[in-house]
Amino acid sequence: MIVRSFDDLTDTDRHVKTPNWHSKRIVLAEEGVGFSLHETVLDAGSVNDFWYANHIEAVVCVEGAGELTDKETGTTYPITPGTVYLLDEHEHHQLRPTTQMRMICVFNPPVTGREVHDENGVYPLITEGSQVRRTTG
Ligand code: 9YT
Repeated sequence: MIVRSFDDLTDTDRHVKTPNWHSKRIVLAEEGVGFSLHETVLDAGSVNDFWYANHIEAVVCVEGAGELTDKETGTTYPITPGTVYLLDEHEHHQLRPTTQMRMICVFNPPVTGREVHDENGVYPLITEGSQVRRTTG
């Protein structure tokens, strides 16, 4: 059993910071359980284009509010606490927080913690012990 707190990850190598959002990865590939689990806090007023070409992601909004646009269909959804979105088709999407948002995110396959968003907003597929394999957009 592993017991840990998001608070314990502040400013560690599991705390990834970008201009628009920061994220604490509490479960990663190295835990060997088949998924990763993150807490992402996004700034009010930010515009975030994401595309996880190599991963399925489920996101639970636990604080704040914003809008999510499915860029494949053009549909926009309000996101408030208790709303979940599941990117089951690797959709390009844009998340626009109107207030600061706190999200709990699950990735399959798990993120290793070494990924950075590339120029397409994509995480490369990295598995423990592997070379980076890029997917072009
Ligand atoms: C909201 C969202 O898509 N978060 C994804 C996780 C975050 N970008 C991270 O941990 O890198």
